[in-house]
Amino acid sequence: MTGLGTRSLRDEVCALCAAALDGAPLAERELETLLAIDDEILAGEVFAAARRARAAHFGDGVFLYGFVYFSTYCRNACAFCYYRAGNPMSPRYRKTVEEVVAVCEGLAASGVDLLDLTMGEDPVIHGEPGYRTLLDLVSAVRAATGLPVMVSPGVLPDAALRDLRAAGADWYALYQETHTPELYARLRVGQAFGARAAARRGARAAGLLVEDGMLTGIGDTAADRARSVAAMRDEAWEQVRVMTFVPQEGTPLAGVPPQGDLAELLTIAVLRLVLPDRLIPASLDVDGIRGLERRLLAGANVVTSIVPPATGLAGVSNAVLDIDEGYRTVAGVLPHLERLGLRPAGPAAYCLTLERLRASAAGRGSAASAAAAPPPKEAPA
Ligand code: SAM
Ligand code: MD0
Ligand code: SF4
Repeated sequence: MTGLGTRSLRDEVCALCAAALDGAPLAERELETLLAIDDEILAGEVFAAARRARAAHFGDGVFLYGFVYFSTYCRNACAFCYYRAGNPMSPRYRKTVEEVVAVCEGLAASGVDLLDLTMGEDPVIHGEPGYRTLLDLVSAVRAATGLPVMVSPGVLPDAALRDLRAAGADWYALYQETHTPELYARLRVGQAFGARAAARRGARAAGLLVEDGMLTGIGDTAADRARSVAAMRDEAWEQVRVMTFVPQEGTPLAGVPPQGDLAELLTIAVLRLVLPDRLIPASLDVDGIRGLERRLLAGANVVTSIVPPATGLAGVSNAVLDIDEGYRTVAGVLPHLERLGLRPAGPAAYCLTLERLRASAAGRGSAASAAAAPPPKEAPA
């Protein structure tokens, strides 16, 4: 590219960031321009704009999520996933309700704002009439900790989503991975694209807050990423994420060369620009603690995948990275927030944020209302 070309791309990028900060809705083609940047310096302009957008809505506060991968059994065969059915390399376990509650109490005491209860599409749990174990798990964790709960169980029928809300779940996380159907078919092999999207809408209708998400470094182009960002903006999901694909042993994509993180960081920043008041994770699951500051500098405002050491619990895309070293803990995260002039916003601010997000979802067809929601949570005495 000529010097003139570089300057004009810089001008265009700066103009797009300024327009986004002014609240102008960027066209998908404009999102693609930002997402295709391949130069760290120019990317820095987008990160700086994203930090301004974050500061305007969240100040210097960051939320912290505890992660409990309580069953690693799965009936699906996602091409990217270590825990896909039939991978003999992947560690399999299913924790009891008592074990999960004990881990959650520890996480709560350590200072997390939310507990994310995640599982593979465990055939035993999905085969149970009425999803009794899952519902019991949610109520038990809520009762023991008083903290908001996210559930990441895979695709569920609408009735089960309503039961989850009634059991006290706040959030349903279900990532499309890509909003390009052809790429989706290669990633979530044998799983209907429309059914996955419909489950998120069912969750919103049931009064749950919803997280959608995408992968990068998995055969996606900037146009695919722009389509995903636009799709998540159109639905205005309450939390949106992107993670770089980490190749996994024993899976069809094991040999894909690992990618750098620039596409993920740019996507975090662009998500922040188009959905400035939403929650956007910096996951410790992609590059461990060393990747945290870069993700926060790109505009993320939630640290996810905080996992207690020495409990035998796994991460999703990095089964063990930094876990037993204790770096993926609240204490491990705090020095990094401090270095960036950020701080843990804390549970009271988190509850206010959830109230604001519920009000916004209610305007978009959610059943969430004071009457439909369970009584406010109280920490146990
Ligand atoms: N089984 C449920 C499901 O798939 O919806 C819950 C688990 S879900 C939270 C696991 C998510 O982690 C996937 O949706 C994907 O976005 C991400 N993930 C899985 N394997 C990954 C990998 N190898 N690299 C990066 N992200 C990965
Ligand atoms: C994370 N490993 O936050 C977790 C997971 C599931 N809701 C979240 C992908 O990175
Ligand atoms: Fe199963 Fe979820 Fe992994 Fe897919 S991403 S194989 S559904 S655990």
